[in-house]
Amino acid sequence: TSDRTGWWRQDRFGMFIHFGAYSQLEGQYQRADGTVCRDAEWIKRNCQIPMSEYEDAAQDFNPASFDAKAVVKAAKDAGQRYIVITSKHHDGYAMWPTKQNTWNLRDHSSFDQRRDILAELKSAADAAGIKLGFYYSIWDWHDPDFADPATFPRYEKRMYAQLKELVDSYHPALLWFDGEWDADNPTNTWSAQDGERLQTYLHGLDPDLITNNRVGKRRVVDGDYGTPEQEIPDAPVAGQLWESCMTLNGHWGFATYDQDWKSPATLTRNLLDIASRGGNYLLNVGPDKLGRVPQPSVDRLREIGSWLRTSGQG
Ligand code: FUL
Repeated sequence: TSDRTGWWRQDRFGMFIHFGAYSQLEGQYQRADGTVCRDAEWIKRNCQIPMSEYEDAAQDFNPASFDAKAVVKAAKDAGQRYIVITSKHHDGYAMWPTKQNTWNLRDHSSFDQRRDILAELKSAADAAGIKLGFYYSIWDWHDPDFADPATFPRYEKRMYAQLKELVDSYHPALLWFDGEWDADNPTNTWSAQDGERLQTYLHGLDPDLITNNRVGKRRVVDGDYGTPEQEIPDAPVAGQLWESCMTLNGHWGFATYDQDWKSPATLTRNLLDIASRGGNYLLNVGPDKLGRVPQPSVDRLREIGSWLRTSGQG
């Protein structure tokens, strides 16, 4: 445990945001034969959407109602003290104007080209005293150089360049990596050494950057903390920091059909349970295609916050 994790260990409770080109589909894909396939941020792969069709959908993506101040307010009302937003999920679509390709919200969308939602979120978060971090998927379904070990170094070079863009432009407090696993992904050659090299590189850019263990191979020595997903570990590894990430309904990305919201009591109990075991809680919202946080999410966040305040823990 180094000093750089001090704020994170104290903050305890954060907001995860899954928002990307997949949000445009809002959980539903209708095939040419009329049948419907449902999924959220995995919809491209799990519904086998041809890349050209997925690109067409992204071309229509116009999250004009994204309101960084409202997002930060929702986090603040809940008692959340940091925010982690997907800068790039497995579909490879960058949510900032990256210079490494045109598969991004500035160059491949119907969104106002003057806007930059990561910059908007950064200034709203700074104004509210909230830390901002970025989720970044190492796994990339769009970049043709990812899947072939012979060309992977070219992909890796662009990935390093993208991460430098993120660090230099937005000064994130934390990077939340993902997509390093091998199951489902036989072409993945990401190794523990690749993870170590990446961490060294990142700490050269900013020694204070916190990273999760998915930067490497999820070993205790990888990154700064463990990342149990949709669960509260019975027996956390002694000496390892950890953060349970969880959804408010059943999906990370927006899905119209998923109205299976957890109760405020369950959510608050999870927070207490996690905090009492020394963990952090990263609770997710998935904005819709216009960029609006679903009202049932906002309501639940507010209820958690009001419970914290009346019990004197806020
Ligand atoms: C997983 C991803 O595959 C999900 O889409 C989501 O981002 C979750 C937090 O991590 O591994």
